[in-house]
Amino acid sequence: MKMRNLFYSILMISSTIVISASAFAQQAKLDTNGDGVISRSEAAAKPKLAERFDKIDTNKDGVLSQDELKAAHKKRAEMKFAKLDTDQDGRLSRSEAQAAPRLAKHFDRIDTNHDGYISRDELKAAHQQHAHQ
Ligand SMILES: [Ca+2]
Ligand SMILES: [Ca+2]
Ligand SMILES: [Ca+2]
Repeated sequence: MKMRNLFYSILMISSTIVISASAFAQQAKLDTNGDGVISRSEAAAKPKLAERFDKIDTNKDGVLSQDELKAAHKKRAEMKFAKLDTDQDGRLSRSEAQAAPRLAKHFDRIDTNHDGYISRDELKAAHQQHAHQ
């Protein structure tokens, strides 16, 4: 029974890493005709993206450029951070991070200066590290 639990936690951790690392690869996969932008029909393959298409397409040219996607990603990360930062001091304490299981789990690794708080920069660095793995 114990081994089984261990197996599942390893599985959970590795899939978490894979999901973050494949965010960029997924983007490339969506671009089926390889023109470097995501059209509305290409975005249809990913319902969540299709849903937000108009919001992401800030210059309203009907396609999503890498920059638009990156900006949307950043905005989402910002919003997530703001939501978690319940006392709005601009950093996430260990108890604030509890609301995000993944964050709570990797708290010590993300908190690179070990001051007991995750700053925006620390979180950004953690995201970038994942993307390049
Ligand atoms: Ca656009
Ligand atoms: Ca806070
Ligand atoms: Ca810190």
